[in-house]
Amino acid sequence: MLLIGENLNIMSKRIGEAIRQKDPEPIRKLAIAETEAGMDMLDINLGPARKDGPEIMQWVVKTVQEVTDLPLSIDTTNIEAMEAGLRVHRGKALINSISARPERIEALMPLAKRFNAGFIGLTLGAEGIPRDANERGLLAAQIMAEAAGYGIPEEDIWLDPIVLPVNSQQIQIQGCTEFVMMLPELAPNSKSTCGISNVSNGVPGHLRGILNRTYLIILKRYGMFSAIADAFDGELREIARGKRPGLESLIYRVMDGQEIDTSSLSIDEIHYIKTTKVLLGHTLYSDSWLEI
Ligand code: THG
Repeated sequence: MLLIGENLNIMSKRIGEAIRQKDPEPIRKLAIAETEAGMDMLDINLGPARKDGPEIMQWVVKTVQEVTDLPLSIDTTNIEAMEAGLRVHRGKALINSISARPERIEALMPLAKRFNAGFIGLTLGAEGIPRDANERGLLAAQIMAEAAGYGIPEEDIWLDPIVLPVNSQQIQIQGCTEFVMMLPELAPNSKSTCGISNVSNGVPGHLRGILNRTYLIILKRYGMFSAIADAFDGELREIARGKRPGLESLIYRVMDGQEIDTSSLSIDEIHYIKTTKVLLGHTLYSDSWLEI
C-alpha cells in the first residue's frame, strides 16, 4: 500500500506558524523527516488558504521540493492556489481533491489534464456527504464519467470514500468499507485512497493509532491502493508494507466472524480484536471500548 504523509498540515501549530512567518526551516525539517520515514508522497494541506493562497502554495511546494524528490498531493480548496502549486511542482502531482460538485469539476479537471496530474476524486456531491456505499458508488461513477470527458485517464483518478470519525459516525464506517469492496468492479483501472486518520478524529490522542491501524488493515484487505496517513506511526507503516501478517490474519478472522480464544493472546492483540469489532459496527463506540 502506498503511503501519503499527512503531517505537512496548516492545522498543525508548528507548521501553521512557520507558514505565517515564511520560515522555511520547520517545513524543510518535517518534509525530510516524512521522506526518511519512507513516505511515497507528501500531502501539502493548506486548507481553504483564503489569504494569499497562490503565493503561499508556491512557496510551500518549492520549499518542500528543495529537500525531497517525492511527488506532492496538493491539498487545498482554493482553486487559484491549486493552479499556482501545480505550475511550480516538479514531477507528477496529485490534486487533492475534486468532488462531484459541478463547479469543482469545471474548475479543476482542466487543470488535471493541462498539468498531467492525478486527482483524488472525493465522493461528495451537491447534497453533501453520501449516506452509504451506493451513494458513494454513484458519485464515483459521475466523477469518472466527467473525467473521461476531459480526456483524463482512469489510472489518474484516486477515489476517496471520505472516511468519517468512528466516535460520531460509526455507521458510516461500514459504508466506506463496502465502497472499497465495490471498487474492483466499479473502477478496475482507477486507484483509491482515504484519509485514514479521519477515523479517529476527536478520539483521545493515545487511542487514535490503534483505530487508524485497524481500519487500515480492514481497507487493505479489500485492496485499498493508498492512504493519507501519519508518517510517524511506525506500526502503521509496517502494516502498509505487509510486515505484520500475523496481526492482519488475526483481524481477518474477526472480520470473518470467527470466535477467537483470547486466553493465549497479548493485551495488544486483544485490543486489536476489540477495535475491529467497533469498526465493523459489532460493538457500539465509546471512548472506553478497549476496557469493556
Ligand atoms: N481525504 C483527502 N484529503 C484529506 C483527508 C481525506 N486531507 C486532510 C485529511 N483528510 C487527512 N490529513 C490529516 C492530517 C492531520 C490529521 C488528520 C488528517 C490529524 N492531525 C492531528 C490533529 O489534528 O489532532 C495532529 C495535528 C498536529 O500535527 O498538530 O489528526 O480524508 N483526500
